[in-house]
This record gives sequence, structure tokens and C-alpha cells, in this order.
Amino acid sequence: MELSESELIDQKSDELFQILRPDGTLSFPSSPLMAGDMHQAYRNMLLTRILDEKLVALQRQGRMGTYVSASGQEASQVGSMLALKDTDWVFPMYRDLGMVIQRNVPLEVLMNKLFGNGKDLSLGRDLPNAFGWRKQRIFTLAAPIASHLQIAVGFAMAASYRGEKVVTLSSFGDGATSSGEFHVSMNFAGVYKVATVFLCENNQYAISVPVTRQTASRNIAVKARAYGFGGVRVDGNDLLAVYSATKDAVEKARRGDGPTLIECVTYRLGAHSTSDDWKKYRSTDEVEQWRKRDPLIRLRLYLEKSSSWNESADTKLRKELETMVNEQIARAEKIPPPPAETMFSDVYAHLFPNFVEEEKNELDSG
Ligand SMILES: Cc1ncc(C[n+]2csc(CCOP(=O)(O)OP(=O)(O)O)c2C)c(N)n1
Ligand SMILES: [Mg+2]
Repeated sequence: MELSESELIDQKSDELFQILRPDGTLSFPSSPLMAGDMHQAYRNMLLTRILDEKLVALQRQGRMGTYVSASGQEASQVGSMLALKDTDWVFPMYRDLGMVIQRNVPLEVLMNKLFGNGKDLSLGRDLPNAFGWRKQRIFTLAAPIASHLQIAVGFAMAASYRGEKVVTLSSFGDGATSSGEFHVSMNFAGVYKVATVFLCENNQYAISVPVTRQTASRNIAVKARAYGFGGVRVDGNDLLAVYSATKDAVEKARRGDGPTLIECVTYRLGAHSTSDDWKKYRSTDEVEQWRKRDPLIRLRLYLEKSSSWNESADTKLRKELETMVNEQIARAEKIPPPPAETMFSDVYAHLFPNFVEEEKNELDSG
């Protein structure tokens, strides 16, 4: 029996799209990514994991501020970035360390930001995870969840008015889909067929709230139907499925055929941030089940089966990355905080008289 168009869309948003199985074999005849790209992606996913674990440890030692961990979500983050052109813009969320790394933000620049030292381009004013660099076309996020979605939609519309073939991609969590901003952005993008991609990293929790309490919908991808465009449900721990789904969505957007909602089904392996204890709201058994679906293990198994990748190559790469991360931490930590007189710079066009007074007092008191 032939399915109608709406039944087909329904089916797409219900099925879990997977290319790379947990045992490292392919469910498709071939990989959509070239071997070189996969090795590079694995390197960036491993770098994300190593750096992420280090940053959590640094916060515990009182050496840096609140940190929000990316561990477990590397395939969603790196895979989606692989599908964009350098000229496209990314509107990430706070958890997207992997996106920033895949987008080629130099480790030195990233580390200055994480420490909020005097060389940090935002002068230590925002959270370590408030990623944003113009050069790499990464929009600076704000703390209210989903507030960047509308900007991603408007940005793509503005680019289109200027005749530029720019696609924007915004990423956000399962919790963000309950916000008004999600609704407004999806609605607007659907009506105006905006060249944008909505990438939801469904990591099963919004802090301690499980996704079952977040929505009564069957899943998140199906929500796109209400706004008149397609949703795809993807195994978010499968680099190849995320890449392939994002590539289709980006090409569709660039053709002028409007937005797509991609739901990456993944899992947050650590706590929400360094300020909570996941053992209070999740079972160890649940976490262990997801650890078996670790996106890094899956990709490594594939590389071992399909190329000459092996234990010793993996250990060598891991050591290289650890050394690089440790060197950058030592360097960034030595840089003093931004000088007090930068407190008002880049904030106001003209300082109010009381700020001039405050600035003077601050400098006088050393
Ligand atoms: C508008 C708004 N409400 C509440 C918060 C507090 N808050 C910060 S993160 C978060 C959970 C978000 O969960 P989700 O969207 O699933 O993303 P995740 O952290 O799981 O990646 C909440 C409620 C906020 N930052 N902004
Ligand atoms: Mg979440």
C-alpha cells in the first residue's frame, strides 16, 4: 500500500535513522563520509572528550568557573558541523564544545575563553560555555534557553534579502522545545521557508527533568509537522547518521525549500553542569546502558574494521591530544585576568557620569 505524503513525513519523524550500528558495522552499503573526514571527525570527537573531562576536573579543583559538559554528545555536535559550509552560521547552545572544535576555533582562543583571562575576546564577562566567535561564524549565545533560535531564523532571512546563500543552524536541548521561542522560531521559519536547520540534541534531560515530562508528543521530530515542514529523528550517537541528515537538511535549505527539524537522540553522560549531582535523579544502571552506546566507541570500532586503525594508533593520538590540552591549560592559566579598567569598555557608547566616577574609584582603589 502506498503511503500518502503526510504518512511518509510521519514515518520519517518516528523512525530512528541510523547508519553506524553500535557494533561498528554499517547498515548502509557505504559510508557517506570519506575515510579522511572520518579520521578527522574521530580526532575532534576525542579532543572534545579529553578537554571536556579535563574542564570538569579543573572546576572541581577551583581552577575555573561553572562548566557545562559535552560528553556523550560528540557525534551530534561534530557530525552536524561536517555538513555545513564555512560560510554558513552556527548558533550553538552552551553544551556544544564539539561544534566549536569541529568549526576550527583554535585551542588557544578557546582556552582563553574558558578561563576568562585577559586574552579572552569577551574579556571574561560571560560564562565559560558562552561560545561565540565571529571569525568562525559562531554566534554568541545568551543564557536564556532557545533565545538564539529566533536570531538564527532572522539572520538567515537577512542573508537571503542580501542575496547570500547562507544557511543557519541552531542547536538546542529537549528542554528548550517547551519554550515560546522554539514555537515562534519554528512557526516563522515554516511560513517564510527560511534557510535554517533546527538541531535538537535530545539528551533525555533538562537538568533533572526527563524528556517524558517535557512533552506529550510521541517524540520531538514530529513537532515539525505542526509548523508545515519535515522532522527527522536521528541516532545522535551515530556520526554518519547525524552528518547525513544534516547534509540533506542544509541542501534543502540552500535550495530554498525551507527548514528542517532534526532530533538527535543522544545522552548526557555527565551531570547537567558542575553545579548538580546526577545521582540524585538518574540510576547508575541507566547511565551504564548509555555508556555502551558511547559515540566514540562506535566510531572507533568502525575505523578499526575499515582501516588500519588500532590500539597503538589510538593510544598515540590520545597522548598527543592530552599533551596539547595540558600545554594550553598551563599557558591560559598563567595569563592574568582582564584589567579592571576594561570593565566598561565595549559596553556603552558614552559612559554615564556615575560610571566615570565608579571607574575612577575602582582604579584609585587599585
Ligand atoms: C528561559 C530559561 N529558563 C530556564 C533556564 C535555566 N536552565 C538552564 S539550562 C536548563 C535546562 C535545559 O535543558 P535542555 O534544553 O534539554 O538542554 P541540556 O542542558 O539538556 O543540553 C534550564 C531550565 C534558562 N537558562 N533559560
Ligand atoms: Mg536536555
